[in-house]
This record gives sequence, structure tokens and C-alpha cells, in this order.
Amino acid sequence: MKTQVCIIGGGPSGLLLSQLLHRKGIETIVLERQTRAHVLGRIRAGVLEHGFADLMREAGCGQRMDAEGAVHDGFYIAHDGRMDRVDLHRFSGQSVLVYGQTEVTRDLYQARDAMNGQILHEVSEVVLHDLKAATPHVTFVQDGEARRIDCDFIVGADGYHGVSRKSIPADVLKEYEKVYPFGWLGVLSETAPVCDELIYARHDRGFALCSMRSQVLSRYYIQVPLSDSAESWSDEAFWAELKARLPEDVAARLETGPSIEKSIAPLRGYVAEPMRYGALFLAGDAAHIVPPTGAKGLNTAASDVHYLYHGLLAHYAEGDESGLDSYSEKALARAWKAQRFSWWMTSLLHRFHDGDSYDSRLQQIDLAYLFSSEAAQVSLAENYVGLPY
Ligand code: FAS
Ligand code: PHB
Repeated sequence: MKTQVCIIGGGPSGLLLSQLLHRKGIETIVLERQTRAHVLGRIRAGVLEHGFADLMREAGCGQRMDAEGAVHDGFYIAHDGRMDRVDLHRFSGQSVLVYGQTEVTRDLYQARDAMNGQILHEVSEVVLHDLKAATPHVTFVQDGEARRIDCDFIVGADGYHGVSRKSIPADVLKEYEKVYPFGWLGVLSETAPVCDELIYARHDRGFALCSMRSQVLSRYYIQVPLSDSAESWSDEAFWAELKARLPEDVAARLETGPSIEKSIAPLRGYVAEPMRYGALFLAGDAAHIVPPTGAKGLNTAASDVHYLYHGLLAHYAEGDESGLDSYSEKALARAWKAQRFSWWMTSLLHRFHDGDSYDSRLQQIDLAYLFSSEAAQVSLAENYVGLPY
């Protein structure tokens, strides 16, 4: 088999890049380890930056997102028994779109099918070859048969646990990591959201987040110790703990119900450099991971895709290599700003120490400064809605 760009990974990064390139006549083949149903069964991100939404529209995949997604001009921070609103639109001139990653992925799959995009599922033993030679290619097994794809470029969009990043020699790859001493227990429930906008809650018992997927589907999270398991949390225990971390009037109107999904995600910040090695380009979680507090994971994958799409377009259309040559530097510059913002939001809102401490007082002072300073709110807003690509 032969193609121009072989993309490893059929998550949002790989599918979005494949769709954008195909619309410009650039051939791709996507290799995905799981079944389509497995990929679509993942419950992950919920907030899209305006840059991501524009990219989906450019890919011809924005119709349902614009029809069903909710435009949010702000969110709340609950702390010390009160709720303060961050007015994103006032302080950045932009909004965010609340539309689940699951639906993004569904829309991308539908668009790929409409264009007869080549996505090979349930592949295994994917190996990248000749990344620094003139004949980059990928070998893999599908339906028990060993196969090979010769290509011009390979995009590693195979997430944190993929093979692409590991194909970069250890003496070339530089990794940076910060592991947080807690995780997020997330619950999806067919209940009405407790608020019309998101609520990020800082509480002595721990962080909580009230989000949503629609007016009848809510997404909630509470900070839990890494030693916890989702199975050890009954629905009743989850709802009681969430209520304990919210202001009383909010807790009083919380609609509870059976969880239809319950899982714990660990929190880490991670960056791999460089994001290019010869014919291989890393994109999305294959190159970087953030704690979800700043809603930057999926959105930073989108900016990688934006840079890579334009770099490949310039290569094929004009023989201009500048976009590909500067990809790693540009993508990393924005990815590190997402790391910083995600670290700041996580440090501000999570419980790190038992009881009162210097750090917990600093969190309270940081919040007091935030809501006393328009400059501080401008900074938060411009990061949350998405820094320029
Ligand atoms: P993905 O991991 O989504 O996709 C990679 C794909 O590659 C997968 O389908 C995988 O099966 C495939 N793959 C892996 N190895 C392969 C191989 N060897 N061969 C072929 N295919 C292979 N972000 C937010 O902004 N907000 C959130 O609330 C949030 N919550 C999250 C919760 C969890 C549990 C996780 C894991 C992530 C969360 N994220 C969140 C981040 C998440 O949304 C990612 O940023 C997003 O999925 C990135 O998309 P991809 O880069 O496509 O990686
Ligand atoms: C979600 O809705 O899943 C969500 C929203 C905002 C975040 C993280 C997760 O910061």
C-alpha cells in the first residue's frame, strides 16, 4: 500500500488531520488499534476552544457541533461558600463551545466515511521504519496478515500509550513530566446540569467540577486519592461528596441519578521534545498530556493539527518546507503555554495538603486577587478560550 501521509491513531487528532488533508486532495491512511465502537465509547473532553471549533468547520464537520453545542461566555469558580463568575467574553471577546469529545469523534468518523477516507481498525504490531531515510514506511498486522504502507510522512497521533513517540531514539527524545498526587473521579449521568455554565469548585475537602454534555446529560468530577478505584465509589457516595464541595444553594438544586459512566483519570503534565524526527511528526496526546483542569488536552491536540495541516499543505502545494521545518518549535511553544495554564488552574483549585497550610492560604489569596483584578481575569480568560494559533 502507498499513501502520502500515514497517520497512526484514529482519535480526534488523527481523524481531524486526515479529514483536513483529504479535503485538499492529500491522501492519508489512518491506522487505529481499536474498533470504531471502542474509540466512540470513550468519555473525555467537554470544552472546545474557538480555534478548535473553527478547525472543525474548516474540515466540513461543524454542522452538528454548531447545532447542538452550547456557546458558553463564562464559567463559575465556587470557593469559600460563594460563586464568582469568570466573564470570558467580557475579558477575551471570545467564548468556548461545550460539546463532548465523543460527539467530535463521531462527527469526524461520519465525515471520513462520506469521503471514503481510509481508516484501518484493529491493527496491531505497528512499527515505523526509515524515519530518517528516503523510504519511510509503516508495517502492521491486520486480520492476521502482515502489511506495509509506504508514505512520504508519518504522523504519530496515537496518544500517550502509542508507539510513535517511542520510535524516536532515546538519545534524541527529551521528556518532561509532573505527576499530581491525585486523580479525577468522573461521572456521567442523565440528569439536568446543576448550572447553565461550568462550576470549578475549590474546597478544603477537594476539587470538584460541574460540567455537562447537553441539557439532559451532566458530567461531574471530584478530586480523589490515586489509591481510590471507581468501583469503590457508590453513586450515593459520589453525590454526597460532590454536594459537600459545592456552595449550599448549588448543592440543594443538584439533580442526582444513576451514573452511566464512572472512571478515574490520573493527572499529569507531560511534554516530549522534539515533536518531529525525520519523516515522523507527533500530534496530540502522543506528544503532550495536561491535567484536565484547564480543558487544554483536546484543544492543544487541535493546534498541533492546525500547524501540521498547514505545513503539509505548503509542502505539497508549493514545495515550501518552512511549515514542516518549524512545526515542532511552533507546536511546543503553544503546548507549553497550555501546560502552564493547566498547572496554574490545577494548583489554584485542588487540595494538596491536609488542613490549613501556607499553600491553601495562597490559593485563597490567589482567588481574591483574581476577582479583584481585571488584568488577572483577562489573563485567565484569554488562556481558557484559547491562545492564538
Ligand atoms: P487519543 O488518545 O484520543 O487517540 C489516540 C488513538 O490512537 C486512540 O484511538 C488509540 O486507540 C490509538 N492508538 C494507540 N496506540 C496505537 C497503535 N500502536 N496503533 C494504532 N493506533 C493506536 N482533555 C480535555 O480537554 N478535557 C478533559 O476533560 C479530558 N479528559 C480526559 C480523560 C481521560 C481518561 C483521558 C485519557 C484524556 C482526557 N482528556 C481531556 C484529554 C483527551 O481529550 C486528549 O487530549 C485527546 O483524546 C487527544 O486526542 P488524540 O491526540 O487523538 O489522542
Ligand atoms: C468536561 O466536561 O469533561 C470537562 C470540562 C472542563 C474541564 C475538564 C473536563 O476543564
